[in-house]
Amino acid sequence: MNGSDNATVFERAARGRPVPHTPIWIMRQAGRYLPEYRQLRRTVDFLTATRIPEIAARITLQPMQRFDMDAAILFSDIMTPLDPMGVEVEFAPGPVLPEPVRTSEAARAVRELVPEEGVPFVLEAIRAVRSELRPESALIGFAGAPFTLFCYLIEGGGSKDFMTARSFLRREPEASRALLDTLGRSMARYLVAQAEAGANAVMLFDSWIGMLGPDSYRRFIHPVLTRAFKTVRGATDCPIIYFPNRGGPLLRSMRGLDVDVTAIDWTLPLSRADALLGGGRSLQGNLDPAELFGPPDALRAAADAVLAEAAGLAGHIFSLGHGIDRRTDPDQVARLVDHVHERSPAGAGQT
Ligand code: 1CP
Repeated sequence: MNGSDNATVFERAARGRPVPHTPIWIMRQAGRYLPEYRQLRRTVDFLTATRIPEIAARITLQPMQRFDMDAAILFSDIMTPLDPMGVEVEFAPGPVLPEPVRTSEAARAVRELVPEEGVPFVLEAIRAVRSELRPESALIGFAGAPFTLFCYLIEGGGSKDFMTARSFLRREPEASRALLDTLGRSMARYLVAQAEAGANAVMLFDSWIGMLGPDSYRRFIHPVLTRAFKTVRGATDCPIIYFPNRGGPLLRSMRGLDVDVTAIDWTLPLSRADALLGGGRSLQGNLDPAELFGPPDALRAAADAVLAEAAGLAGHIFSLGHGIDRRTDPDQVARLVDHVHERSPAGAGQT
């Protein structure tokens, strides 16, 4: 669906158009906090689950069957497209690279992704989900942002501070730029391919961008993101969502990025994020995932506080400020979704 009136509530909110209620989805909504996910994972490992379209589609739909979410997010991982780019990735359960990229030569050897050849199973999973999803639910396709993928590629796995990756950026600036550029072009193509396969919106996850200062962001990352979003914008009408996790201090530098929605973590109020970004566009977020561990009344009050912060925005998609914790009680998620739907019609910009 597109900008016309049969667009989903999610797409309309992304574009800052009037909506009957604030749409909601939860970052990492298909995953280990759901008993039905854990049950299915007893029979199939994570990598296989992401590579068999029928299984990926089934997991994607699990939270849609249990809750009244406005959007599904494809069950996959930001590391999934790296294998066809020449980088082997294992999961334990987070990503681990047997051979991290540690030299200029290795950085330049990473190949550009051709989505139809490298990850046909992802595009197949999108088609399968879209054919089963209710027309009023959106499907979000996604990719890892260049810097976040760069962090895992160089570091070889998760890290407290990604010092190996951040030092490589300074020791090998030209090779780093070449790698970031390959990643930017590849992920732009990947998002476009997902939109063409039927995703209604595309999201770029920049989980580790908050580790860069504004100067490094402007020098190394802003040009790469600008080019990537330009490619996506030129090739599809899908709303574009960018999630600069812990990126509060960078938001002012991100004003010029051509995205429809910026997803905000819980460390700053939405109105403050909006002011830093210059206003006029939609935001997504930003309940602290820890609020789901409080008593139901406190959870509802915390959701109300997010909705109140969002009242002056051009558009708002309710979500968590980061992924849901695997110890979360699914009943709390149901309470949150229902509450946001009941409470939200009065918000500004929503008639
Ligand atoms: O054992 C398991 O079940 C594997 C756990 C798991 C799951 C459920 C991983 C490994 N990835 C995923 C799915 C996933 N990952 C989704 C789709 C489902 C959904 O959102 O509902 C998405 C969007 C991601 C994206 C992802 N993977 C990000 C970006 C978002 C974020 O949380 O910051 C990142 C950083 C990853 C890397 C990753 N993959 C898996 C783990 C445990 C991690 C984090 C590793 C780390 O801490 O560095």
